[in-house]
Amino acid sequence: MGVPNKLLTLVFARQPGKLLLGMKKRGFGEGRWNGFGGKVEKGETIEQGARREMLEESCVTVNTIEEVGRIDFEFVGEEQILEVHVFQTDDFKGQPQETEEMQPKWFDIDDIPYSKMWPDDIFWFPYLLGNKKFTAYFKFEGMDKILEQTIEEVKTL
Ligand code: 6OG
Repeated sequence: MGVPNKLLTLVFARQPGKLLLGMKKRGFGEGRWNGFGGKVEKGETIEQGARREMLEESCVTVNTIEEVGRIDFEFVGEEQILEVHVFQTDDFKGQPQETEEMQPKWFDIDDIPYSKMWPDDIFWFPYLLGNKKFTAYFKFEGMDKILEQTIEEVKTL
């Protein structure tokens, strides 16, 4: 038996034709646009963690939230799998604001900045944007190279 997966969240706020991304200012994924999220803490559910991180990183309070995907990331040389739970919401309160961690910006869904995002995103964003639930697996070497991948549409997560 290996180590348990590390649970992480990733939240995307949507408006008609638009998606909220944040430029990560520090830490893992620094310099890349992404959704908002982070580690699930002890004593909270994954969904609670998603709401908390969204508020902490963007100052947006999420009402209804929907889980849309689950992605397992393996990094060569590291034992622990990152298990990322992807959520979306179109039901939130507050203007996104810059925080210590993230600089938020609304993007047109036809103008997603894939070249400045994690390289896996271009493969699963069509599911997110197309309102299809999915599970995926990516094996990375370093931060830029994908060695293996699978993606599958699912009915329930
Ligand atoms: P902190 O370490 O800042 O949380 N994350 C990824 N997101 C994408 N799109 N691709 C990846 O490919 C990712 N690996 C991790 C999960 C890290 C945040 O980054 C996401 C969290 O929202 C490898 O607490």
